[in-house]
Amino acid sequence: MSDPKSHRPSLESYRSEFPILHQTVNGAPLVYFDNAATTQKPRAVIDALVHYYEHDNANVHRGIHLLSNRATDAFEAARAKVAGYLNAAAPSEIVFTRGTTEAINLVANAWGNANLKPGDVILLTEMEHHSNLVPWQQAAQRTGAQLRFIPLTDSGTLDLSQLDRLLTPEVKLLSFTHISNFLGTINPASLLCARARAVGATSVVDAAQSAGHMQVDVQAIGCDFLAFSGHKMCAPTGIGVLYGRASILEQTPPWQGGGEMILSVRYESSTYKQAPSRFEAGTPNIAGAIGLGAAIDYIEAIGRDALQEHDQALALDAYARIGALPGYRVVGPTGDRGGLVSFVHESVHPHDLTSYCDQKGLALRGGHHCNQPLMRKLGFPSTSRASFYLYNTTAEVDRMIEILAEAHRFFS
Ligand code: C6P
Repeated sequence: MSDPKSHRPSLESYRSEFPILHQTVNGAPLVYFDNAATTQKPRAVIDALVHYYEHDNANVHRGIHLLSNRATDAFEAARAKVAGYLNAAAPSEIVFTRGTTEAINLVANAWGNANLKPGDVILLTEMEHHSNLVPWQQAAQRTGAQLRFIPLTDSGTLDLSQLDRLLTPEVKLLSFTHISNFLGTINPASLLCARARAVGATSVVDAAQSAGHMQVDVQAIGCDFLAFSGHKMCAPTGIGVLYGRASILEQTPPWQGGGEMILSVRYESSTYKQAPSRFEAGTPNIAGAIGLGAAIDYIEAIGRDALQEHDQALALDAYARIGALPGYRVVGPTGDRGGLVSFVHESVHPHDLTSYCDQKGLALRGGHHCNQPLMRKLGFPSTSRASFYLYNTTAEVDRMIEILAEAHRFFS
């Protein structure tokens, strides 16, 4: 099927599989453009959760009974699916976490405490989400390491000309976002990881905004760690992933202690399991992992190239048309971008604008998008943001443009 307006493949037929989309909000049909915050869930994922709770629910790795075996098999099958999805070398390189935030905190604590010392440098970029900034600030405070930042060009891409100056031998870790959730910039992940490797630094990729939208191949990227959240790619909230290269995970001590991560416990001390169990203390989010497995099946059936083409086409269309509206300014690079657009109106506060849109059934996000330092640097109090996913349509972008034009007239 193709979109008659743009002649590109349409994913519109998948829309009917998302029950939540078929409702009115404030008397108007829902237009859900807050997908960078969290995506909606297809029937296949909802069914997988219901099936698990109706048939297989039991704790994993510990019961000697059939339900526990079934739950364990489903949980470990989900891990293998994630490994395939990321092209990891083995399922043991996949650690389940609550999300991107917890995955990065795991690295900052477990790897950071063991490897960082005074004089070391943690290199980040100026476009990091707070989840890839605050844990490193805390790690720096604990270990005496220092933070350094790759600056941006005026167009909102990383200023790569600064890498020679910044990537000195003191840099022990480079952590960066694959796609900025504020600017939409897609960063050159494999280039950055190769540059980090060349100075002996460990690399961490925040794939929160890329994992559900494009091919993310950890071996092609060449990263040491990579984090993402299931809920931004059709899976439930509360489940996420830390990929860790086997050779590094094996040398990384555990972060949280508790049941399931131990080999043997005495009153004074304990020994720990191999990765990934060593990093999964306590009962994991079993249903969430199974839901993530179902989400991966769903996305793979559509195809990530088609998904990326679709989301990017909507974002480029929205970027051009919002930028052409009187009173509005769009933010971030003009060319290649992730499936989102941030924008501001010259005289209307983003919160008022976003609330106006909500009154018309259009769900945007308004705020600082957990990018306070960059917002402050660029002089924005906050922005409105439209972010797209597979079930969004050109007709919905048309509707957003109408609403934004109305808002301009209304507030003027
Ligand atoms: N960004 C947004 O509306 P969690 O909350 O752990 O699932 O993901 C955190 C996170 C980390 N990195 C990036 C690049 C992100 O975009 C996010 C989440 C949401 O943009 C909520 S602020």
